Amino acid sequence: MATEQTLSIIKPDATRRNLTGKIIAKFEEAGLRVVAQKRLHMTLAMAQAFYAVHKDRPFYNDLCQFMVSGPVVVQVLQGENAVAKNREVMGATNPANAAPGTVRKEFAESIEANSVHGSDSLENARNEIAFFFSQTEIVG
Ligand code: IDP
Ligand code: MG
Repeated sequence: MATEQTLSIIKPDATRRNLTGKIIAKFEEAGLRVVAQKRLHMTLAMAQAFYAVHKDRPFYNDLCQFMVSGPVVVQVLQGENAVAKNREVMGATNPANAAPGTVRKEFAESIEANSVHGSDSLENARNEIAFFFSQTEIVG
């Protein structure tokens, strides 16, 4: 295993309910380290570009509207096997299928408002990190 970096987003349903600390604690308890972080309100254009991979899916427009419905916290998580580790801590996309103890099982409101985003591959992690952060903002 190698040290990796991955992109994590705490979504508007979680910032609205003041859950950022509880969610970050789960990542830290799993051995992941926050090496970059900022809170922002994404524009619709940003959300559409970030989720462009899903542009043909039926949920795309709703998803983009949801992502701009409130502030998000975007962060780079670093650690051994960070891409897969983050996905493990997040739990399944649909909270109904998420394992006990995962962020989505404990906090998600629905399959859409599911509290967190996490990169699904090392290559996507690199691209998604670059979408939000410059190298000087990432401090390991
Ligand atoms: P992931 O976030 O677990 O990687 P993706 O399939 O990449 O899941 O979907 C991106 C996001 O789109 C999900 O996190 C969720 O917010 C939303 N989404 C996925 N599937 C559905 C759906 O069937 N209905 C509504 N929203 C969905
Ligand atoms: Mg995904």
